[in-house]
Amino acid sequence: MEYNPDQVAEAFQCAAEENTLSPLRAEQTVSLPAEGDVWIAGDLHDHRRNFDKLLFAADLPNHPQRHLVLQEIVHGDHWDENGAEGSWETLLRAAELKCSYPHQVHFLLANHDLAQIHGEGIMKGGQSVCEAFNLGVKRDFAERTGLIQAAITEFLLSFPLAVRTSNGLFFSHSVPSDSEVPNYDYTVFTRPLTGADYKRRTGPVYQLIWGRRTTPPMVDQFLEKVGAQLIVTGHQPQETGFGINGERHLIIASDHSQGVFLRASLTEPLDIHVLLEGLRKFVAIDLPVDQPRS
Ligand SMILES: [Mn+2]
Repeated sequence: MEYNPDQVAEAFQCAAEENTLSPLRAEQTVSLPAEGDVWIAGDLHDHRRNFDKLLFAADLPNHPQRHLVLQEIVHGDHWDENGAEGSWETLLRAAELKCSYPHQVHFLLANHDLAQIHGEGIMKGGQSVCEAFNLGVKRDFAERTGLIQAAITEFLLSFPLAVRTSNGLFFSHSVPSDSEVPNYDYTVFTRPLTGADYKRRTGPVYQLIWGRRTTPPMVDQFLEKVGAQLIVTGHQPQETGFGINGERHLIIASDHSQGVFLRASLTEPLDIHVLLEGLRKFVAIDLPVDQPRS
């Protein structure tokens, strides 16, 4: 498929602007209205088939009160023989989706996004996925690479840190690790960010999206501080598609065929058991035969 570089850059810029100027957004947090429902996917990592299934099942045009939350779209398995990786294409589809349904589509900043913004190494099989991503953009845009790279960076930087609901849900890519929770800078969700916020290890953005294996008592503490009942994250791989970490933390993954997404009401009272009933496996969704396959 041939892409027009100006149109591609424009889609990323449009989506970045919609992210930044959304009336649902205040600083780094998007607050969803108390009507309809929300569907959230875990890490997607360019799983194109799951992305197709999610969009097909969510049917946004016919459900104007449905919100869709996406995270960690980049860095997947579409590598060519020269070590170029093609996830910019799925990122573009997500940006176009935001431009088409600005009120319904939302993103969460993830650690792979931040690594790509900073151009620093996450390694996979001895190769830097960020460099491979850049090679993919270079392969497909040649002398217009600079334009596209700048637009992609602007788009990734426009992602909020959290999405929350009035019935007590809090979505973020991960949770700060145990040792970071007690002194965590919770103002990060409600103020403009500076370079220090993104800093490796010490920055609250970095701590939020790189945190792992947080124990249930520390998740409780985090939730008390942000004033939410339940948290749903991605980030930690889940072989069966999901895992529960105590009574208030659900972890989901959407980057393999056993992966899941979550559907939750924006109006009903929720607990972890209600959330579990809203999980749906991608394998359970059949695309119609005329649906384009990726
Ligand atoms: Mn992650």
